[in-house]
Amino acid sequence: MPATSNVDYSTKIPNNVGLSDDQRVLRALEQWHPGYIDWWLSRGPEGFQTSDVYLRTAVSIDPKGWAKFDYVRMPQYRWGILLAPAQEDRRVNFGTHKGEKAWQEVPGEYRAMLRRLIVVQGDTEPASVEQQRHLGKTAPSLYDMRNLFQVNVEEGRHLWAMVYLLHKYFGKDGREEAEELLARQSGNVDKPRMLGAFNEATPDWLSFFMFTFFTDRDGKMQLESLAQSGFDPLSRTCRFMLTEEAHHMFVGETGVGRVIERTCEAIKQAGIDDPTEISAVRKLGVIDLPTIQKKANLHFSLSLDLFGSEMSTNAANYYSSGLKGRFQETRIEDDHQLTIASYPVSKLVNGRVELVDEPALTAINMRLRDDYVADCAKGVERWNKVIEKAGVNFRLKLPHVAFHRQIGEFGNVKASPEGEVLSDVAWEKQKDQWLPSKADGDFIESLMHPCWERGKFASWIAVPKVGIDNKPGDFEYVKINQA
Ligand code: BYC
Repeated sequence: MPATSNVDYSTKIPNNVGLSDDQRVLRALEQWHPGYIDWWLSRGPEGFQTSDVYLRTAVSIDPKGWAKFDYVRMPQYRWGILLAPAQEDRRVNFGTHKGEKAWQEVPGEYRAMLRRLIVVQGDTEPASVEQQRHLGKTAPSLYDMRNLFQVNVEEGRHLWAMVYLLHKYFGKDGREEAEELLARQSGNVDKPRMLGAFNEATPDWLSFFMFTFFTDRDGKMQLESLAQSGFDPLSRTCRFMLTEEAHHMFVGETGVGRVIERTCEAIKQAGIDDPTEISAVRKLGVIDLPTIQKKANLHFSLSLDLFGSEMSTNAANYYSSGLKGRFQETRIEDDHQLTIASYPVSKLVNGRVELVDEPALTAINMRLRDDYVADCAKGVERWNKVIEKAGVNFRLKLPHVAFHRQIGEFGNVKASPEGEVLSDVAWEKQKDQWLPSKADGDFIESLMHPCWERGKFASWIAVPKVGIDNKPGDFEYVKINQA
């Protein structure tokens, strides 16, 4: 069915994929719907399900006016299936099929690989909602609470996006996979989510902001790569998801930025010269910069693991088959087949980290990770500008890629944030300087009191520069009804 730019609201599931003419898929999705709502109510945001939240809902795929803002009760959010416009005569842009017409149906020989990619992507979406479910209760403002719920409903929509592909293109096993996406649970010992970072706790709001900065940014990179796919429905789905993803990273970047801004302001007001005087800074009711650095170290390293191994035959096969490309594939100037190219890969050589040339095809994950690191580094520099502007003498930095890793080349070694390989004893002795300790967590938790008065913000976070949808500072983003 051709996707139109207007969304059909006449079916239970809003869509621009012609669902009303596709009874088989419509019925399958309608059958999946009650399980999804059960999941949302039992594992989505805790409380607030009867509150009116000022949310944006996608109503079109026109880049100029795709969303509308209004008060919505979350369980009534219209989770829809939206594909970006079809590009005329789109081709497979890389791999052995380069130049062939893009596929509108699943190529039989790649069915298993494609299903796996869609399932992994789909699994992350509900996982993040589960990880963040308790945060509403300690929201530092109505503005932040609304942003949390916006991120949550859109991750829910991204789950719908993947479930649509499973139902539409993968028959019975697609339906089974869609059920499993609701059965696995973040952090569950018996049925965990598929990727490591999605089983970690998001204990406080600083973690939430770090997660949306670092882990949603992995989401952006992975979606960008899948948007290159020769399987056109996947490409178009991911292109539209990226429109929403931008706001999630905004929430992360400005969230951490506002925490930093407030800390620096308090340090200056109190006349503290040394920002590493942690106990003096904490007495001001703000989060000290060294602890912010530790949180960044943690979330960056967990997110690096989401890129898989540096050298991966899976990734090479995805690429050669035309299923998953590189970041901005079509803008890269090379043969897009990588038959002879090489790529420098960070490796452990005699106990030291060195760059070693490896075949570019098997180094696809490494390349994407490098693009990700560069993107993160720019964001960290924007945070440093906030510190600099306040006149505080401190700089945040990304740790080395070997630091605190579970997956790939550095999964079995201990390394410092500078990339120096350490003995287990040396690691144990120093790790609390680099990663949030129990005491750091307790301190942050002690600040996590709800602040739900209109226009008010918790002591540890600055007021945002502008409101959502240009609303004034005292706008009631969430009309709380705890009934
Ligand atoms: N945890 O060849 P390798 C997002 C497994 S985030 C556990 O190195 P590959 C979002 C791997 O499955 C983006 N297991 O890896 C953000 C493989 O197992 P099998 C999500 C891991 O396959 C915030 C074995 O290790 N999207 O959207 O090249 C909020 C060898 O792996 C991990 C995607 O990830 C891990 N971290 O690459 C909400 C895109 N890493 O096959 C949402 C789809 C690897 O031997 N996924 N393994 O049993 C992919 O492209 C790839 O599957 C991966 C892994 C990049 C994840």
